[in-house]
Formats: sequence, structure tokens, C-alpha cells
Amino acid sequence: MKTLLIHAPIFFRTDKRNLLEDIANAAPPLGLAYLASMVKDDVDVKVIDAQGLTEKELKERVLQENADIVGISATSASAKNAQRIAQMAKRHNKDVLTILGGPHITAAPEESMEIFTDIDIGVIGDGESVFKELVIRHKQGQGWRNISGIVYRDGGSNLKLNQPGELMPLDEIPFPSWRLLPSFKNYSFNPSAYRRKPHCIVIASRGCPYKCIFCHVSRFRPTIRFRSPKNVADEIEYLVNNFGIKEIRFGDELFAVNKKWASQICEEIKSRKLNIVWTCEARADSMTPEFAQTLKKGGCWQITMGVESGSAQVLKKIKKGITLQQVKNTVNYAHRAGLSVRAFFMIGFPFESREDIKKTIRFAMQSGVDYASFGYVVPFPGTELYQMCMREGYFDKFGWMNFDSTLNRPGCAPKDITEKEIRMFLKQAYRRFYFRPAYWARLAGRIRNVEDVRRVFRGAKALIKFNTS
Ligand code: B12
Ligand code: SF4
Repeated sequence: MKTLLIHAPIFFRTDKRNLLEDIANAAPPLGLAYLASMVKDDVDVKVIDAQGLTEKELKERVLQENADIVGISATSASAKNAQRIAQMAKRHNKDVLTILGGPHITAAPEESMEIFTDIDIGVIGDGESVFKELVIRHKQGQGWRNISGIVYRDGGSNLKLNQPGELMPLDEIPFPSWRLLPSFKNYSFNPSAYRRKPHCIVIASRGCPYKCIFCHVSRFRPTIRFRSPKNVADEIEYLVNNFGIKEIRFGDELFAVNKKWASQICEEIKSRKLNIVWTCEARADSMTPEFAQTLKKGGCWQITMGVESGSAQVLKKIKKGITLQQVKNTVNYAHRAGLSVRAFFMIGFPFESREDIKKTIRFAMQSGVDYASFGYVVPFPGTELYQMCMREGYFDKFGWMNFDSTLNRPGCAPKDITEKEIRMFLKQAYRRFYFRPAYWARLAGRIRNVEDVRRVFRGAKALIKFNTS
């Protein structure tokens, strides 16, 4: 039985380049690598990362593989392309079983199945055990309709959403099957987010109990589950020894919140003398000077932090649960420990005023963060913000269908501010943050090797291009 797993791209490669393409992240699809490792002993499994392929190239490969099962992974940004891929597979072979998994179908199962008519089954949430069961049952010619954690059409257009599937203990999930994917050398994080190559993502915990209104994690993985520090360090050691990985990004929603656990991971990494550096996500309310030191000693060189807004009122409305003072403290503790700080900000919440947006730009500049990413607010399905926008008449339940899949356009905006103005604010934010002589002087002082020069050059080129477009 042939099984093909495909990572749907947010856009297929074309000759026209995307404006932010140069600083965009290209990371390997970790979720699919996990699924592949779950079924590799049961079926003949292949993985295609369609990021960077043209639609024609992908079609050729899909036809060539002629699989019995096609599993596709998609976020809301890539969901429309997931349907196109399923259509491609079905047109070639109407008996192929098409399965969609990932953040989008999890957030909007019914709405998606209503219109993605070439998808047979949607898998909700973590897919390891559900996917394995689906594959085995299909291989054995047994029915799959009573498997937990799936949504499907039960004869015609009747949708059936089964009860949630069982979650596997994280330490029991085998390490991702990276050998089935293109080499790590083909991927690169944003130039401000790595120091060494090749690099790779590791997930040490899954989930987040916070309820920020723009984030769909509260629906996707509302509780946090941890791998054991030993299991995490075993994976890192495996990556170093087998793939020459030199840097890790912990992709966890909240790596640096459980200090005891994160400190144990630092200890494990240190005691094994792994030649590795890493970055992780931190929340502004959970950093202390001692903990920043612990992270640094464990090999961390950068923390990333969702700050989102420089307006205390907006922070409250989005239920971020942090204060601006905590952000400043975290930057201070991190810098004292020798850690770099990368912060994310969002522009265009429907309840923001022009003054709020200006406060965000000013705060980003004054906060001392080393790198700032400013993004348009795009309300993803499954979030409280999405519901709010629907209530206020911004869009209906299929609103996500009309978002710009590259996210280079706002998904909503305050009613009294035009989209053009929001776009201007975003450009202004980048210009004011990065085009400061003092900023470049500081950056130049940190250049230590050729890779640093390359990263700075790549980032600068993209910024100039973005600001002059
Ligand atoms: C690392 C990461 C990235 C990386 C790489 C993503 C990649 N290559 O997979 C980069 C930086 C490139 C990235 C980009 C984006 N990301 Co991102 N990213 C993440 C992050 C932090 C980790 C993803 C991960 O590896 N998780 C761990 C694995 C194990 O989980 P998983 O991928 O979800 O896979 C499991 C299940 O979803 C399911 N599953 C997944 N696919 C399939 C397929 C089948 C067939 C089945 C059965 C099951 C299944 O089973 C898997 C195993 O349990 C998540 C948050 C998170 N912690 O999950 C956000 C997240 C996925 N990203 C998000 C977003 C919004 C984006 C962007 C749109 C951001 C942007 N501004 O451009 C882009 C879109 C990229 C795209 N191709 O669609 C959102 C998605 C929300 C939504 N409703 O779509 C998330 C959830 C963050 C959030 N808090 O909102 N991202
Ligand atoms: S933005 Fe971060 S803290 Fe807030 S709910 Fe999402 S993952 Fe949790």
C-alpha cells in the first residue's frame, strides 16, 4: 500500500517573487515527518514538501507516485492549496483516499469539509495515532468510519464529526523520519532567527493553556504536554550525530514557561557536550535573571517573544496576559545573560486606534529588542478574534477563504482606518525600527563570521526591497 504525505504550500512557486520571500521562513514539515515515522513499518510511505514546487511539478510527482492514500497537511494559509492537491490526486485516481490534517481542519472541520469536496477525511488535532489507525484499517480493507478524531462525509453531504481521538504520550512517539524529506540544507529560517546551518525544528512540548484571542492554539491544543528532558536531548543528539545539525529551534508554543523542566533540558544538553546552539519561545511574564542565565548556559542564544502591541489597552483586549513592563524586564534579563531577543508585533486589530498602532511602533523601538517582526492581523478560524470579526460583519464563516494566503495583506482592520493606511503603518514600523544608525552600529558590533555577514545582508536586502515596493 502506497502512502503519500504532502506539505501544502501557501503558494506554489511562480516566476513572480513574493515581496517578503527573502526573509520568509522555510522550515521542514515536522508534523508530516512524525506521521511518516508512525507508519513507515506498515506501508510504503513518501513525503513531498510542496513548498518551492510549481503546481505542475507537484502534479507530475503525485501522478508518478500513484498512491493509495494521500495525506495533506495545511494551515489556514495553505488550506485552499490542500484542496487543489486533493483534486489533483482524485482526478488521477478516483479511489485514492484523501486525508487532510493540520491546524486548519482542526480549527474549522465542518466549514472545510463542506467546500473541500475532494477531501475524504479530516483529522482533528494531533494525528499520530489516528493516522496510523486509518492507514492500517485501509490497508486491511476494514472500515474507518468509527475511528475517533476524524470528520468525514457520511454518504452524500452529511458531515460526521467523531469524538476526539486519543493522544499518544509524547515520549512514545518515534522521532520524525527526516530521511524521507529533502536535506536540511534546503531549508533556512529567517536571517534574524538563526546563527548556524544546518538547522532544524524540535518540539519538546505541545499546547498552551493561555487564551490570546488571535491564536488558535486554545482550540488546537488547549493543554500543555511535555516530553521528558531525556527524550528531548536524545532527539537532539540523534540530529547532531546523523544529520550534522548545528542549531535547533524549539517550536513549542511555550518552551520557557515551565522553568524546572526547561532547566532540566538545558542540563541534559550541557552534560552531553553537544555542539549545538538553540532558540526558543518565551513569555514576557515568565523570565527571571537566573532563568535567563540557565538558558544561556544550556546553549540558547535567542529567545522569541510575542509582544503583539505597545498599547496596554490593546494587550488587555487581546487577553495576552502580559504587561509592557514585563517585556522590558525580560529584554533586560536576557541581554544581561547574553541572549538576543526577537519580538513579534501585530498591526490592525479591529479595535485599535491610530494612536495604539503608533504606540506599538514606538514601544518596539524603545523596548531594546534586537529584532522586531511586524505582521498584519489575520484572524484565523477557531480564534475568538475570528468570531468577533464575524459578529461585527467583517466576513462570514468562510472568511478565511478570501484572506491573502501569503499574509501580505491584513485580514481585518479597524473600521475607520483604510487598508492602505494599515499597509503604510507596517512599512513605517519596519523602516523606523531597522533604519536607525544606532541599530546598525549595534548589529555590526555583533558580526563574528561569514554566516553572520550573509544573514545581515539577506535581511537588509529584503527590508530595502519591502520598503521601496
Ligand atoms: C514551526 C512553525 C512554523 C514554521 C514551519 C511550519 C512547518 N514547516 O510545518 C514556519 C515558520 C515556516 C511557519 C509558517 C507559518 N505558520 Co506556523 N507554526 C509553527 C509552529 C510553531 C510549530 C509547527 C509544528 O511543527 N508543530 C508540531 C507538529 C508535531 O504539529 P503539527 O505540525 O500541527 O502536526 C500535527 C497535527 O497538526 C497533525 N497533522 C498535521 N498535518 C497532518 C496531515 C495529515 C494527513 C494528518 C492525518 C495529520 C496531520 O498531526 C501532526 C502530528 O501530531 C506552529 C505552532 C505549533 N506549536 O504547532 C505554528 C502554526 C502552525 N503556524 C501558524 C501560522 C499562522 C503560520 C503562517 C501562516 C505564519 C505567517 N505569518 O506566514 C505560516 C504558514 C506556513 C504554511 N506553510 O502554511 C499557525 C496556524 C494557524 C492556522 N489556523 O492555520 C500556528 C498553529 C501558530 C499559531 N499559534 O497560530 N510556521
Ligand atoms: S499566542 Fe502564545 S501564549 Fe497566546 S495562546 Fe497562542 S501560544 Fe499561547
